[in-house]
Amino acid sequence: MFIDTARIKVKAGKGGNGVNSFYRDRLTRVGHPDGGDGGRGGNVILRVSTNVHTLLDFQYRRHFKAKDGKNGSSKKKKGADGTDCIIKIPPGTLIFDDTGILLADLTEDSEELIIAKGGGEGKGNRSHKNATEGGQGEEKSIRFELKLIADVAILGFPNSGKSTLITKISNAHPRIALYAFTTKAPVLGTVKGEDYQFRVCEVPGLIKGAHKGKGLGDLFLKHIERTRLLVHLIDASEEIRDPFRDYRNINEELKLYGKGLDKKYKILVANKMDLAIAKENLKLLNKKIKHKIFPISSKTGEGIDTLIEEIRYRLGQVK
Ligand SMILES: Nc1nc2c(ncn2[C@@H]2O[C@H](COP(=O)(O)OP(=O)(O)OP(=O)(O)O)[C@@H](O)[C@H]2O)c(=O)[nH]1
Ligand SMILES: [Mg+2]
Repeated sequence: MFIDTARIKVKAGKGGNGVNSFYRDRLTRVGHPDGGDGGRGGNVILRVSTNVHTLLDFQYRRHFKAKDGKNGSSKKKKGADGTDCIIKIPPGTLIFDDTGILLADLTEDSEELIIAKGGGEGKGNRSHKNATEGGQGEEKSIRFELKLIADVAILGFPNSGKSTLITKISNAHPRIALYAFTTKAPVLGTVKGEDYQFRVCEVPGLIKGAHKGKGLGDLFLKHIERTRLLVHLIDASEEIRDPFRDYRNINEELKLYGKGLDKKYKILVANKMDLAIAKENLKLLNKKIKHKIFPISSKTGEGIDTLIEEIRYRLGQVK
């Protein structure tokens, strides 16, 4: 299951109390203060991990609490600090507070944010006249929203061959089948060559009316927002629907979604060129669309090297 929003509650640890204590032995009449400080409360920390891909875990666990600091003790002994609570999140997670204000946008592996600060330590009477109590830890409700980070989004009508293409060029292996809506969640993959690398994302479920919730709706279009480039796959073998109309419908959906998706650079690709009908359709497409169209077959691999070359060129990886 692919989950891309979550709400959780976090609570940092309370600081340990300082203590009042007086050192006495047989020879000391007036004991001198030796109460130790408490330990600080543990922080709740968000940490990006590239091993985490969805927010699914937060469906099952919504409360996170760091440990309290221990109280100080006599003989100037300081209490132990509370252990931090570390929450792993996928790269590309936006963090909002409960009023909807964006607190952070964490993208890099191992990037961290202290989301709730532990309470300060209480002071013992060895340093203060009277021992003080430890501070309270911060407590917050936060919301996560995941926007995948990929360089290139692969989109197109259901069944156009997006999964076949991503399987051919990257390390991702989504299910491939001859019916629509086989892929129900975005699929991320890395394309690696000898001296280059980029990330691709299959965006599923886009059809006419997606912005009104048709098909899988525009649920996954937000994952395109951060990509630098779109690869628009047209099923050139389509006989019942007109491939040109498919192409226009997808463009229309991008426009209706807004947020500049329709302004992103698009590489147009006619897929399934190994089929005879595709050749006929490509001629018609070339007449109707001014933009260059890259013919490929995800099945046989024809045209794929040229496509990768073009993607790299548009990403600025080759001059
Ligand atoms: N002949 C031929 N068939 C292809 C080609 N690419 C994909 N197909 C077939 O088209 C069908 C759909 O392929 P998928 O890769 O699952 O298409 P998709 O766009 O990911 O589909 P959804 O996830 O349902 O949106 C499968 O039966 C594939 O085998 C191609 O280049 N040539
Ligand atoms: Mg698919």
